[in-house]
Amino acid sequence: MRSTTLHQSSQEFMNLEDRYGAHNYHPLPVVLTKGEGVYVWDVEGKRYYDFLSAYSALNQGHCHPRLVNALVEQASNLALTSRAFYNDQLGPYEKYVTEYFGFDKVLPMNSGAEAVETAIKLCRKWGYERKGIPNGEALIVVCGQNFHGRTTTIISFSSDPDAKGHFGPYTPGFISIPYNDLEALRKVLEENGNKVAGFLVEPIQGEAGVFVPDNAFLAGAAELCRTHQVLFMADEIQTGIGRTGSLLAVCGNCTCEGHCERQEATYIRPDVLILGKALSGGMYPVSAVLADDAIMGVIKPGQHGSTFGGNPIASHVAMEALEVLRDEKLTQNARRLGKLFRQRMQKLVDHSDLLVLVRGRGLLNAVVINDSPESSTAWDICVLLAKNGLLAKPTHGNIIRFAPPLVMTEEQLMECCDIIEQTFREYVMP
Ligand code: IF1
Repeated sequence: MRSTTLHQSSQEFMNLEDRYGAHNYHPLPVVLTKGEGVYVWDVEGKRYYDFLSAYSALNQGHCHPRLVNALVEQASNLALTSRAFYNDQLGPYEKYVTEYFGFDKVLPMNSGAEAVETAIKLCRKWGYERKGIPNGEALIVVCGQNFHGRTTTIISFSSDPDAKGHFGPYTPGFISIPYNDLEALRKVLEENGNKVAGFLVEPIQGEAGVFVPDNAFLAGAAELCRTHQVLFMADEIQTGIGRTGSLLAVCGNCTCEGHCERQEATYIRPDVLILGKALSGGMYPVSAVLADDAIMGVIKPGQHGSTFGGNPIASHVAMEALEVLRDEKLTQNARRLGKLFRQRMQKLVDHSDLLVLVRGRGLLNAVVINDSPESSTAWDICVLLAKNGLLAKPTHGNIIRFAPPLVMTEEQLMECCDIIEQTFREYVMP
């Protein structure tokens, strides 16, 4: 019989995970039981500000009432049909999401990694059938320090020994260049251009420590891709859906009202757009690949799919999640609060030997600490932050990522900055 969860302590829940779960994670020692907006509560009733947002899946905040409603409503009506039959949610969602992001077609999947896999398959097929690459020889250019997911093919082009080690043999067909290195991309395309089908890139690298590339990098890369007839594939799983203060991070400084009209010179239109995480507001695993007909048209019935991809719940929830983003002007809020956050952190950096710099866009930010990437400093500070009521996660031994839900208010953000400031001070002078 399952024991009641009512009076169990955090320690007991951690022991259960330790005893019965695979040890593929090393979580902060906090056991959460409830979430609402920018807040989460642990099983002892302590409240925290969530500054991870489930790696940017919770842009719309925890348990957004409209998303809860959408989920419950659809779950009690029709949850799953498989794609063997049509359903009355998928079509309206496909119309909605393609118009929202400005592409002809969408291919719905569930997890982020699946969407990246889908983009890779789509790109290779396009390479053979449209670009004329000899079968089996297609190449995809990727960037060092990337994070695109955990499948065997995706980790085949990872540069992280933990993500990759002893999981081989690896999928061939990928060439890695340093991130933010336009000349390296130019060289690879000049040397192998006729065999390169695509360039897969994160507009801002999350796992690398919220690394924002130079302004010219993405635009230059898109231009090079055009010249060499190579698909520019943007992995916006973490950066998309308003997180960086624009609908997509490739929108750069576009000032559209959250729904890009694509009139800004800074907008780079990817050939293939990959979305996940906040596409459902964290309510349900929903991911998607968007492209125009000339590309998506290479996939024919029976060649790709998923039991759950495009299911009625996913479709219904994703529509509502995108609607919430627009109705609540979350993109604009992320842009405004992001500036305030970096200003506050910059002041700390200026007056502290502990901190090196703050960087980021919108509400995807990181603070770099004056210590080695192998140190435990960022972890130790995150433990202190948790004690002080704020949950954040290190990306390396010396980098802390700060990414709260986009529904945060200015007042809440200022309180959070106070907590962070206080915690850094406490760490230096315990
Ligand atoms: C974990 C990082 C974030 C992603 C991009 C695809 C995926 C992700 C740009 C795959 C997923 C997550 C997954 C999470 C850790 C995390 C992460 F630190 F590892 F890099 F967010 F920053 N493309 N990112 O960021 O999506 O299959 O997970 O749905 O626990 O592995 P997924």
